[in-house]
Amino acid sequence: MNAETAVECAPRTAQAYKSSYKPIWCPGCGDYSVLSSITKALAKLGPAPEDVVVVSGIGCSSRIPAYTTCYGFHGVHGRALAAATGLKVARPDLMVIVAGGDGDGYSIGGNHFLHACRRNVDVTYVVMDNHVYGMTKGQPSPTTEPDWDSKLSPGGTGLRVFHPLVIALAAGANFVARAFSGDPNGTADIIAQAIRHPGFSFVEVLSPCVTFRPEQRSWKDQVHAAPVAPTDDPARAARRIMTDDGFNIGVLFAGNRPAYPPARPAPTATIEDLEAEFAL
Ligand SMILES: Cc1ncc(C[n+]2csc(CCOP(=O)(O)OP(=O)(O)O)c2C)c(N)n1
Ligand code: SF4
Repeated sequence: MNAETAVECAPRTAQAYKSSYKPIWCPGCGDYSVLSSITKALAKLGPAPEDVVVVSGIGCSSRIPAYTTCYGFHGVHGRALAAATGLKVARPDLMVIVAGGDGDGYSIGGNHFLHACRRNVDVTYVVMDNHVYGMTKGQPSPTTEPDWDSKLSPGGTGLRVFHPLVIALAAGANFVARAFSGDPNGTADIIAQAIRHPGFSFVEVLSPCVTFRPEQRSWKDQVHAAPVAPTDDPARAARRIMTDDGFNIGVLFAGNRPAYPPARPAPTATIEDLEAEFAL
């Protein structure tokens, strides 16, 4: 959240940010916990729900806006970051959170991901990564392991995985973290830090799809806290992330790039000055 984010903050409970709509995710889906973490993170920060906008694309994970009491924009597949970036530039007073999946964000939305990192507008992007397209019944996504054998990818795709955290660093994201849906309090804490950090903050949440990737239930035994404190050096963070096991949880990079757009002095010209300039 940068200095321009003038939202009025007051103590509120996580419940204040939960809408009355009941999520329709499969029982056991990691996204339930991520929703809870987002509302807990908001409760830590305390903005009025009407000062927060949750923007998404399409996918199971992209249903999140409807389950909050904040303003929401459930857009088209892969285009959430474009809408969110424009919104934040036009309304810097609002807190803007983007939520979606690995298919939405890294495949069809991959181009927007790169440029959102590069532009460094002050929004927080939460990706629920389950290494699969859940909503469309289990096609491989950019983060699917090359040897994942399924009816839709017999023998595996054989394709190298997309490495979202390193790509975010290379493209200029100002905050990069990895979280796990099975730890909702830890994830809430990371999301709150991401929202507070100025510029584009990227939180990759490992969130199992228990229906199409039931083996991801074992992630709870694989995750572990990152052994080192976050760095502000993107090259060092990238090196660490390239060589970790993919289950390192925590804030991995917190940078110092100024958010876009830079603060500008208030215009001094009056309406009369402008009229005089354009008089025919
Ligand atoms: C332009 C367009 N192409 C394809 C689709 C079909 N589609 C809907 S959701 C989805 C993938 C969602 O996967 P992901 O973002 O990983 O979310 P998940 O459902 O796993 O949470 C696709 C391909 C669409 N809705 N619009
Ligand atoms: S299909 Fe997968 S991602 Fe979608 S709701 Fe079910 S468990 Fe969650």
